Amino acid sequence: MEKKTIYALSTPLGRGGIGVIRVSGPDALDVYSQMVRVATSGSAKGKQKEVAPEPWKMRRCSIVHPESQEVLDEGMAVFFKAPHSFTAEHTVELHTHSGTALLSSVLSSLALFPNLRPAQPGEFTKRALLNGRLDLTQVEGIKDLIDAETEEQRKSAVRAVGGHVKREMDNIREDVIKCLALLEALIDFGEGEDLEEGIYDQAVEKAHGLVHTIESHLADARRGEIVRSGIKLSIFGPPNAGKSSLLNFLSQRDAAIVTPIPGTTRDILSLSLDVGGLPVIISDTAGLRQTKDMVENIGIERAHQAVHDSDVRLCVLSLPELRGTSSTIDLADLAPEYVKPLLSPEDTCILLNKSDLSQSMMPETVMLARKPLPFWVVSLTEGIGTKGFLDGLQRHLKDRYELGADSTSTPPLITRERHRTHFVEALQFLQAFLDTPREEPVPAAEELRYAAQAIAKVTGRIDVENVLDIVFSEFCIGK
Ligand SMILES: Nc1nc2c(ncn2[C@@H]2O[C@H](COP(=O)(O)OP(=O)(O)O)[C@@H](O)[C@H]2O)c(=O)[nH]1
Ligand SMILES: [Mg+2]
Repeated sequence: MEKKTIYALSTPLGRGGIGVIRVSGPDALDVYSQMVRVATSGSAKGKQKEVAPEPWKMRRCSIVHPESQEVLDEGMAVFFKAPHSFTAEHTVELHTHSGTALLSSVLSSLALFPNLRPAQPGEFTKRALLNGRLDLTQVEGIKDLIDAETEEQRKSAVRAVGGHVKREMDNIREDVIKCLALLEALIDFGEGEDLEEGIYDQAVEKAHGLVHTIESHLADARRGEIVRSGIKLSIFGPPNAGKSSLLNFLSQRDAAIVTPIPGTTRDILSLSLDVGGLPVIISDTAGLRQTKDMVENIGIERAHQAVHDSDVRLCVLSLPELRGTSSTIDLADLAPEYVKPLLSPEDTCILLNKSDLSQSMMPETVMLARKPLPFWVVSLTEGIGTKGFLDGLQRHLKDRYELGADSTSTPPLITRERHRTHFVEALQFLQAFLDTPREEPVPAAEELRYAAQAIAKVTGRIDVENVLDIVFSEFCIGK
C-alpha cells in the first residue's frame, strides 16, 4: 500500500536553536498521539500524558520515542487540522532543539510508523499545489523567496507568493473566457433571433483589449526575469584601461589580477554582487585588441560573447588616451577600433578611468550615434570620483530594473521565461481569433479556447471551464 503520510526536517540539518520536523498526511495525528506528551494541570508534578491536540495551538511538550516512550527532547508541537494547513492535509510540526543526533533520533522514530515515509524534495509544496492551496506561480514564488539574495528579488518573490501573479493571470483568463462565452452563445443561439445584435463585435472588442494588455506585459524589457536571475553586467574595453581594477573595486577584494601588462586578463571572471538591492552578475573580460597570442585571442572571443549576452555593458576607457580636445567625447570617432562594434547605444555605460593622469578638460558629454550615454569619470587607483560612480551606477540600474519601488512604475508580471512562452502563445491564439472571418464562429471560438488554455498553463489551472454557466449568468437568452 502506498504510504500517504510524509515527514521531513524543514530546517537545515545541524546545530541551531531549533529544528522543525513536519509531518503531513492522514496519519499525522498518530504521530501527535504517540510522540507528544503534555504536562496538564491535573497531573502529578512532572507527569505528562497524551492529550488530544487542540488544532493550530502550539503546545509545550516532551517529544518521546513512540515505542519506549523515552523522552527525546523538550520542545513544542502543533497540529494543523485539514484543510487549514499549508498542504491542506492534517499536519503536525515538532519543534525540537537542533543537533544532529537529536534530529536523527526524531526522524528515525518517525520511520517506525508503518504508514509514514520520508518526503521527496518539494513534496509538501507539491501537495499544497495539488490540493489547490497554491497555484504554480505561488509555488515558484516560494522557491524564489527562499533563494532570494537581494531586496528586489525578495520583493518580487513576495508578490508572487501573495498571489499577485495568480490574480492577474486569472483576470486575463477570465476575460478570454467571457469572450469565448459570447461566441458560444452566438453559435448556439444565432445572432438576431434569441440574442441581441452586435455580440460578435463585443467579442472582437474584448479580444483587442486583451491583445493590448498582454502586449504591454510582454513589453517589459524582461525586467522581472532579469531581476529574478541577476542583471548581467559585462566590463569591457581596451587592454590596460582598468577593467580588472574596476572589478576588484566593486567586489572590494583582489578577485582579478591587475598588472601594468596589457593582456593580463584572459579568461572571464564573474562575481555576484548586491548593488542597491539588485542582484548583479559582473564579468571582467579580456581587453579587446589585435594580437597573435592564441590564448588571448580565445579570451577576446569570449569577451565578445559575454558582452553580447549581458544586460548592461560597462565600457572602461582610459581618459588620457582619448585624444579629444572638446568637452564632448564622440565615441564614434574616439573609441578604439576594436571596442566600437560592442558599443550599443541602448545598453552601454562608459567609465572614463585614470583621471589622475589626464591633463585635458573634464568631459561633459559622451555621445554615441548622437545619443548621450551615461558616463562617469574616476581614478580607480586614487579613489577619485568612485563614490559618484557607484551612486550613479546604482541609480541607472534601479531606473532600468527596479520593481515598482515608486508608485509610478508597476512591477512586471512576468518573472520567468515559462510565463513569457505561454503569454506569447496566448497572444498568437487571440490574433488568430481576430484573423478568422466572422462567418466562421466555430473555428474562431476554438482559437479563444486555446488562448484561455495557454494562460491557464501559467498558473497550472487547466480544469475545464463551464462556458455555458457564464453565458447564462451574463446575459439574458430569450425567454
Ligand atoms: N594612474 C592610474 N593607473 C590605473 C588606474 N586604474 C588602473 N590603473 C593601472 O592600470 C594598469 C592596468 O589595470 P588593469 O585593471 O589590469 O586593466 P585592464 O587591463 O583593463 O584589466 C594597472 O597597472 C593599474 O594599476 C587609475 O585610475 N590611475
Ligand atoms: Mg584585466
